[in-house]
Amino acid sequence: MSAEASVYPVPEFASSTTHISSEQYKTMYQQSIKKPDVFWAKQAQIIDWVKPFKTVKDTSFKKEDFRIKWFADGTLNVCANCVDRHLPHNKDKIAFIFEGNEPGNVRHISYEELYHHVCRFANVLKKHGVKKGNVVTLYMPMIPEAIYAMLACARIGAIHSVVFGGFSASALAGRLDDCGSKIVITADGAQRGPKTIPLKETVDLALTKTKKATVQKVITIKHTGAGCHMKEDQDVWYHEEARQVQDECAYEEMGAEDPLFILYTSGSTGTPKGVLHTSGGYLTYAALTHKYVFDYHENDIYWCTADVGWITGHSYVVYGPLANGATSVIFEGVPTYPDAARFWQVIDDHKVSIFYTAPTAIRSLMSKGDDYVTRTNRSSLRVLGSVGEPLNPEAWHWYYNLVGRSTCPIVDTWWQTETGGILLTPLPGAMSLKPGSVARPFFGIQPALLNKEGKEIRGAGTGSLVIKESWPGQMRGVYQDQDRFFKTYFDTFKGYYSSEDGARRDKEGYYWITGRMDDIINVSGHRIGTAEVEAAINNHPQVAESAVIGIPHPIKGEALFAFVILKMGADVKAVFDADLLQLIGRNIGSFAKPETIVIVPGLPKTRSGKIMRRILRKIALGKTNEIGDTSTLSEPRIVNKISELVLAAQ
Ligand code: 7RM
Repeated sequence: MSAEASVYPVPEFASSTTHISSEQYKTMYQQSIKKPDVFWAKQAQIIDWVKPFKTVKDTSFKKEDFRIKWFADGTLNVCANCVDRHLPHNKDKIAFIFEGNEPGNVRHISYEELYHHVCRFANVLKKHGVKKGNVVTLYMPMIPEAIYAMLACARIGAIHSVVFGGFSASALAGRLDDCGSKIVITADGAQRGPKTIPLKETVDLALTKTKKATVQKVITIKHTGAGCHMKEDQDVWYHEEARQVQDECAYEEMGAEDPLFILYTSGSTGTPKGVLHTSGGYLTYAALTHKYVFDYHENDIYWCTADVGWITGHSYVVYGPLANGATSVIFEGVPTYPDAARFWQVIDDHKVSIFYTAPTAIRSLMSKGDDYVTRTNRSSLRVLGSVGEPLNPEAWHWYYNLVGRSTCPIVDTWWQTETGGILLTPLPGAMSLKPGSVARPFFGIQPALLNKEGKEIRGAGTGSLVIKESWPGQMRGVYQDQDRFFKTYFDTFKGYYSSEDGARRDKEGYYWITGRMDDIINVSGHRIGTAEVEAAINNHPQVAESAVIGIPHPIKGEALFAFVILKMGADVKAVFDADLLQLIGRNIGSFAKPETIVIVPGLPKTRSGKIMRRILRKIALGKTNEIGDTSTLSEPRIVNKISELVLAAQ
């Protein structure tokens, strides 16, 4: 049976209790497309406005009159929406359950406490001269103070730029130079499983590498207790500063289109782009998607495992859940520490009902065996989510059957740093699920598939995934480079937002992400998504993970090359070639059988867990001298190991 043939209809109990039923989805979706102004004017009431907006949507993707503005004449404060407005009714409600790296290190933070922490932080920033429109860089562990700092920026109208705590000093320096940050907020160190990472030391090193020397102050949080070298006039301890200020701070009234944050993301070419998001539209979209996609209700305990260094952390750890007044778990550690049961243990400990994580984590835990899961209970779970990469059907079934005890809908959510929030996803209670598919568009999203000539494909088909009309959460620019914004996203296909992803639409209108457009491989005229082949390979019981790339082939045009990681203790001989090839033949077709399969101990991944196929392509072609900088990989040494194995296999 082909893995995608399975369909999971909406269970009876779900449709009667969720916010949105199938019928409501259809009606609301139609309205959101036909009358976007009416629809968004109403939905934007999910947040509080200081001055109500009169105009709703003012957007065009055409070069002549290119503009993206939402609710432009309205004013609000994002921090006040996430914190202050919950105080009258919910001041004692828990905003965050902090689960530290070490089991047992747990802190509960109520909305009232959050308010005072944020105000104090805002006052410290003000004391150091931070003003509306200034950029503040955060280089932080996943601790509550990271969130206080983000909200403090939003409160006083400063723009935060969070750099993931796993990035190197050079990467941090490049980002500091690009945005001209005057202030850096960091911590003495971060704890990730058995490792301690010296953040402040890395900031010190980064400051020796910056070209523009814009940074004047480094504010350091005491967290691990590691000693830090404190430079006079530059370095201050947060706890000493905090003692000198009040815990009340009025918020700035901001325009809906005032910048909220920038977040650097790598594109296919050039240096990382500072993706700019603004206030009103972004918050509306983050809050609305958080409510409907996860079917969030007041008493849920919500846990998104993302780090605040990524967009998922911004929209679905901080802004969406807080705007909705949710109680969230935030987790400092890693899924495998002290052992591979940690996620499931934390779910039991805090009675988590909504759990949102990444396929890379799911697959890695899957490879450790089922016992880690089955020794826990997980009966509090109601909705499961996935983001960041295709969730292959084998991992989907494991997540669904084992983790979710076959009772929790899985929302496989497709979106990007650029989109601000989720665009394609099932809604629990409204849509049947197809393992491997990201289902349908969220309200207001008009996806289209374009062929090579840039023409829209009707009905079932495969093509470039583009979006036809603006939505409130969309990025508003590349920081200080508006030309690059237009060129990167709106020039390839005139009049559309180009996602650079490929997708297939089946005859029921469900979307299947086939991978980045450069990951579509054409073998003898067959369009093959690397994700599809990987899904087939991963179906093998002894396979933990795989990555498939295309390399030029004299007869077929392109040929597939597969890198496969086996589960611990797997029998290499039994898995190799014949077995795997058969499986691919069965799942997709003989045309999708890779020319080469190499068993490897690991894959080159970015720190957020994305496989760097560009590097694999160079390795497969024997062009290791062209790989270039590998410092952004989580394990740079893996590149040499794989190269050796590929050479040996040829
Ligand atoms: C949220 C995030 C964006 C890229 C995107 C895709 C891939 C994300 C899915 C997915 C298949 C998914 N932002 N991607 N979600 N592919 N299924 N559900 O990850 O900017 O870091 O990455 O990630 O290729 O373009 S991101």
